[in-house]
Amino acid sequence: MAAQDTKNLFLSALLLLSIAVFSCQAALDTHYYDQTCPQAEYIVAQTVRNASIYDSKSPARLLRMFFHDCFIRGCDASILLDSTPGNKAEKDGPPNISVRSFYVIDDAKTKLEKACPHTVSCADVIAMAARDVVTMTGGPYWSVLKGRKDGRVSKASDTTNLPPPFLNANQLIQTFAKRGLGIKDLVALSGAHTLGFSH
Ligand code: HEM
Ligand SMILES: *[C@@H]1O[C@H](CO)[C@@H](O)[C@H](O)[C@H]1NC(C)=O
Ligand SMILES: CC(=O)N[C@H]1CO[C@H](CO)[C@@H](O)[C@@H]1O
Repeated sequence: MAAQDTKNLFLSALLLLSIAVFSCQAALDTHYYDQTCPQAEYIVAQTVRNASIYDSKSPARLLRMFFHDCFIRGCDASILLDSTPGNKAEKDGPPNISVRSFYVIDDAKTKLEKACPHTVSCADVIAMAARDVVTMTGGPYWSVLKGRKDGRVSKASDTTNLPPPFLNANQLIQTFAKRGLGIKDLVALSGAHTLGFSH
């Protein structure tokens, strides 16, 4: 398969991951913040780019964060929520190893709150950051659909729904099918492992 086809396949699968399957809101829109926070994309891109200079592991971690967020309760930033005395959050579930660099999202959100308070959702920040690291590391660019709402529920026990590393091909296909993702999506999204580290 030509490199361009592979890129396009990855691109369309990542789009699917972020919209068709998980979104339960009405209309996501690439222009969602055009009036309310026109500098949103720029602020996120600058923060992600700057972080990668100081922390070369951050791009891979941010891309993986998007997957782990989206696979559990949709792309709702529930992966960012901290545990509380009564609740162990997704962050502290067993598969969280190497999902770090949360500070990059926090930094971007802090800057966004100064520029346009209470406007840009953390879920959209993660989606933009994932796109930015793919583009920044030589992958394709795509316009991120925005307008996701942030979730309030985050349970460590839900992370058992992430595919563990020992699944065989049929089991992986089933795991993805449960989220409306096909074999092409599975293969293309697995291309995310072009980046990063495995223990
Ligand atoms: C198909 C099912 C998948 C399985 C079983 C899987 C499993 C894993 C495992 C075991 C690691 C290594 C973790 C470690 O040792 O720290 C890893 C890393 C990673 N995964 Fe996946 N993954 C899957 C799908 C995805 C998807 C869909 C994406 C994003 C679109 C993704 C992005 C990443 C990235 C970027 C890393 C490197 C993280 C880093 O360097 O910090 N993975 N994955
Ligand atoms: C760039 O990243 C470094 C390391 O995280 C941080 O100390 C610095 O404040 C960042 N600069 C900007 C302009 O965001
Ligand atoms: C970085 C992080 O949140 N690590 C946590 C992952 O989950 C384990 C429990 O499964 C915690 O002990 C870690 O602190």
